[in-house]
Amino acid sequence: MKLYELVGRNKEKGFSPYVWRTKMAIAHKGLEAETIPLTFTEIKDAVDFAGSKTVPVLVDGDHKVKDSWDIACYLEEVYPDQPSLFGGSIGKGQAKLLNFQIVKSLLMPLFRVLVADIHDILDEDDQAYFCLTREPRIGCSIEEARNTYRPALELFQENLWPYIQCLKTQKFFSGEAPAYSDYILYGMFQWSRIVSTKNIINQDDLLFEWRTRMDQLYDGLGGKVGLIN
Ligand SMILES: N[C@@H](CCC(=O)N[C@@H](CS)C(=O)NCC(=O)O)C(=O)O
Repeated sequence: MKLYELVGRNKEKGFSPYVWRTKMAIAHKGLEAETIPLTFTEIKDAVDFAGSKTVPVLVDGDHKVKDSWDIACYLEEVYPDQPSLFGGSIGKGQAKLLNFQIVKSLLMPLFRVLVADIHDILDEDDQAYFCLTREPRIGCSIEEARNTYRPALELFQENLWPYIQCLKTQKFFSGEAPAYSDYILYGMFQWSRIVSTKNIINQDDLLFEWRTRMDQLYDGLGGKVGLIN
């Protein structure tokens, strides 16, 4: 199996939230993938073979699968005897809802918080590409975003409310054991921790404890990723 992922100057530390979901899903299924690191400006040509413009892209034998959600569905379908990512069709439907639910409430404000940090870990070519493509999305320059992230961080933290409530009575978002919904959220926190030194979760928060549990899964797959230098 090969997994195409996004990196900055440090080729060892993939930081895409979507790729992280996929890495965790592959490990959940007891599978292993060789990762192919790509910078932003390499992605388009490198994954064109799969009809994609983004990572993750998974290659499994003759199968080429793009989009993190489609990859999760592919893994679930092709490896039914391995631990389930969704726990059946109801769970799959609910994970799909979460997949969309966090886009505007969490991923977009967090992107605004992290945008300058992401810029800083990219190589020069990617920095130019990133400014060109991302400044229109945030409606200001990366430099302006660097010092004006606090309202977005407050919004992000307010919008964490339902997730914190949920963890009061269950250990994982999927229930007693982690599954794809946990990986969707964990990918987002990995993104933040890899690109930035900003603390987006309070240490005394249930989310912090949940992330620590997630860090330990699969021989510490997620937890061993430190900060990019
Ligand atoms: N819906 C896609 C989104 C993937 C995505 O946006 N990937 C970003 C990296 S985080 C990417 O490859 N961007 C390429 C670019 O901006 O040129 C998925 O879930 O896989």
